[in-house]
Amino acid sequence: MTATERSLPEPEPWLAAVVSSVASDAHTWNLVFLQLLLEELGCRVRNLGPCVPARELVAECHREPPDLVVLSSVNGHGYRDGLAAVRAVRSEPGLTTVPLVIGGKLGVAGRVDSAGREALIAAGADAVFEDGIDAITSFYQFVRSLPERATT
Ligand code: B12
Repeated sequence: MTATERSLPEPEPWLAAVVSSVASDAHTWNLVFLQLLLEELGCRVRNLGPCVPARELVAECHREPPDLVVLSSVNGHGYRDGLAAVRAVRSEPGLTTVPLVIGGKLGVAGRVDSAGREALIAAGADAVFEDGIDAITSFYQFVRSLPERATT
């Protein structure tokens, strides 16, 4: 073993993540950003792209069950569409416990109010990461806290 090999950090946890927009949202660079961030953390990412209807998100989660679902929206309608997406995922047998988060600019004025965030959590989101000074750090810590997948 060389000195370089000895100094390498421990491998990051390996998770299968789905990154998805919501039904109305056409923005894409937010999704690319999240994909790159998750890949840097050692995740394998399926990026479903923009304008994903809730039923399509559910179908993709059944097709290849993920360890983490990351919803992103920035067009201002993410709260409404996100709520529908979270409810659709959580109403599916087999998807009731998969870690699921949502973030971005979820309201028409950027952020939603606390009632909106609470509604997303009540619908089954594990966390809401709206734009702010610590959103990315908090998201990073959330992902790092997830257990490594049992099988590849
Ligand atoms: C480019 C752009 C477009 C392009 C998108 C092209 C494309 N292929 O993506 C086009 C022209 C299509 C577009 C359309 C619209 N847009 Co636009 N757009 C932008 C713009 C200028 C840049 C977005 C971008 O690419 N940013 C780069 C990425 C990397 O960053 P980001 O999107 O900000 O995402 C960051 C965070 O939000 C966060 N994040 C996002 N999701 C998540 C999820 C999690 C879990 C976490 C942790 C973090 C996170 O991480 C990212 C990196 O920090 C922004 C304004 C701006 N300067 O940001 C407006 C903006 C997003 N658009 C806006 C609006 C209103 C629209 C339209 C409704 C306009 C209209 N009337 O038609 C439409 C909506 C179309 C639709 N159906 O969705 C508003 C949204 C307002 C709000 N939410 O408060 C913005 C903010 C402009 C503004 N200031 O008003 N847009």
